[in-house]
Amino acid sequence: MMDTRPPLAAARDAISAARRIVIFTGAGMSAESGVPTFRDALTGLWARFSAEALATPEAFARDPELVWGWYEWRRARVRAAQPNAGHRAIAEFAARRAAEGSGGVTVVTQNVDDLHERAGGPAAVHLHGSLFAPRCGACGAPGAFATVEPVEPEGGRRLAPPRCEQCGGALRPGVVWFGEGLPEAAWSAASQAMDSCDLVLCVGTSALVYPAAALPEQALRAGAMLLQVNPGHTAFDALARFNLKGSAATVLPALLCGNH
Ligand code: BJW
Ligand code: ZN
Repeated sequence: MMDTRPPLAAARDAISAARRIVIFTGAGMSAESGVPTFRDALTGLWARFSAEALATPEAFARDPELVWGWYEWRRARVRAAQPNAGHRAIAEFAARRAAEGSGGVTVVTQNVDDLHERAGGPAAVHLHGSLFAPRCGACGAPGAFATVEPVEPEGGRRLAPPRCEQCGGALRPGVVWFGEGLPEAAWSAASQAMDSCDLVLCVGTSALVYPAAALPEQALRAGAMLLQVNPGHTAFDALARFNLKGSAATVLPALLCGNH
C-alpha cells in the first residue's frame, strides 16, 4: 500500500521501530554552529583554501608552518563554537533511548570537532581524527598544544609546530589527510556498528569521501534502512528511504525529539 504519511512522520515511525541506530554525520552537522563545511559553494573550506596545500602529508612535509597555522585557526574557531540544536537533539535522543532500554545509538562522525561530545551525547566514533589530539609526525607519541591560539587573520598565520617531548620531532594535527588510512579502532567500531544496525541516519555529508562514504552503503547491504537529513543533493539521495530536505538544527529536533 502506498505510504501517504508526510515524510517526517513516516521517518519518525521508522526510527521508533528500529532497535539499533547509527547516526552518521558530516560537516553540515556543525555548519549552524559556525564551523564551515568543505564543499559547499562559497562558504566551504575548499572553495577558499587548497586541500592539496593543506590537507595532505606531502603538504605538511613541504611547509609544516603553513599547515600547522591553518589547523590552529580551525581549532580556535571550533573552540569558540557551540553545539547547535541538532547536536543537542542527538544527545537527548541517545539518552532517552538508553533510559527506556529501547535500543542503542552509535554516532559515527567524519567531523574533527568535538561538538557531539560537548552537547553531552555519547562519545562519537571519529573516523577522520580530531583537531584536539596532535601527535608527533616522527614517532607518533601524543603531543600537547602550545598555548597560542591565533584567531586572526582568516585562515591563520604561519606557525611552527610544537616539538615532541619524546623525540624532538614536529607535532602534526591528529586528523586524517587525503591519502592516509583511517584510524583502525575507529574504522572497526564503525564497521561493526554498520553491520549490526537496523537504521542509519546520515546527516550533513556530501558522501563523496571514501572510505567513510562506503559505511552507510555497507549497512544498506546488511539490511539496514537509510534516512538522510541534508538541505542539498548528495550521493545518498538515491539510496535513502526518506530524504528530509532541511538543515540539521531544524530537522533533527523534530525528527528525534518531536519538537516541531
Ligand atoms: C548541511 C547543512 C546544514 C550544509 N545541515 N547539512 C575512491 C574513489 C576516488 C577517490 C578515492 C576513493 N577512495 C579513496 C579515495 C581518495 C580520497 C577520496 O575519497 N577522495 C574523494 C574526494 C574523491 N580518500 C582518502 O584519501 C582517504 N584515505 C584513503 O583512501 O587512504 C588509502 C589508504 C589506505 C591504507 C593506508 C594508506 C592509505 C582519506 C580521506 C580523509 C578526508 N579528510 C578530510 C579532512 C580531515 C581533516 C580536516 O578537517 O582538515 O575529511 S577531507 C574532508 O571531507 C573532511 C571531511 O570529514 C570529509 C567529508 O566531507 P563532508 O563531511 O561530507 O563535508 P562536505 O563539505 O563535503 O559536505 C557537507 C554537506 O553538508 C553537504 O551535503 C551540504 O549540503 C550539507 N549541509 N549545511 C545539514 N546546516
Ligand atoms: Zn616524537
